[in-house]
Amino acid sequence: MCQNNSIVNIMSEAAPSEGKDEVDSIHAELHARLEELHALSEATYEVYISECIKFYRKYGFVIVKRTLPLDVCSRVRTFIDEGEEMSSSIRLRKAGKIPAYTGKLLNSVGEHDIVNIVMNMITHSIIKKLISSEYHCIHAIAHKIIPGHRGKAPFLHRDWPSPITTKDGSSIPSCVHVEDDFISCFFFLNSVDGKNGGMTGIVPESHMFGSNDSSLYESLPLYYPKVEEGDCVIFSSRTYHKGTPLPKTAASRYIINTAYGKTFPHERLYSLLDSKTKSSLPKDVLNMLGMLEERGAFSNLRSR
Ligand SMILES: O=C(O)CCC(=O)C(=O)O
Repeated sequence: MCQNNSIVNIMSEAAPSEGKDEVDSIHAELHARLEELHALSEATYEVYISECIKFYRKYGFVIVKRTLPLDVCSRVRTFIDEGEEMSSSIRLRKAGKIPAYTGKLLNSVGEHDIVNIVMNMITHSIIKKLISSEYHCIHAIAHKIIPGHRGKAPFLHRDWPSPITTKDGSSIPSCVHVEDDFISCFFFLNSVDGKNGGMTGIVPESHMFGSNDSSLYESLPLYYPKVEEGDCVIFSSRTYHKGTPLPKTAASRYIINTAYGKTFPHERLYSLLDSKTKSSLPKDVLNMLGMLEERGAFSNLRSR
């Protein structure tokens, strides 16, 4: 039978104070579910992966433990500190403005680390089950937020609208399968202590929310999980989330954000890598980066 009892419906039906208690308990349950899930990472790999997928389908995101080795995290942090800035950051600096975050191209991360990130074994075990056909990496950027900065995208948003909506914005029943346009990965390159550490705020179950108008959901509380160096948050392009300003007392926050989709007409790593790096990459990686064959109706588009 079709059920439709998500957090957004509970919030709209309850009085404000009751609603808050409900939400607190849903977040507490979510935290407990994540702890149970992560305990499984010590057990059989297949079991862990399939539980991660179930978690993602229910909540619209999942935190996957230890996807990147610590030495990769450390090298990529150094690369972010030293690497070539994105033109948008340079433009803002030239205009006398401080960029909200510093974006870095993956140009000089190095072949070994690019493979580890873009075709990460653990995240792909999950993504290939969620996107059933062939897909490629449509977006990859490294970024750093420094203490006192407002952070990237500090407003509630979906990365891409849901193709299915409901008349009143209530949740799409869970029996309806809505396909993800793309799936994003945030690889955390240092540990982040929830909201105080500048963690992204996530609205659980919001991938099934029935409206693409974020103002309907602004009063819903955000979930700010703690993550450890090397963990990855995988989330749907329909999941509502929000960047968090970094308190002055926090450490800088470093992430690599990749996204995977089928034929999405958007960024490719094509121009983000120099020809030397490209020529050194194995064929399956070039294929994943959309560099071997032209795919999809918009494959002639290149963003940069
Ligand atoms: O950096 C973050 O925590 C959030 C970034 C974000 O929401 C985005 O890039 O869409």
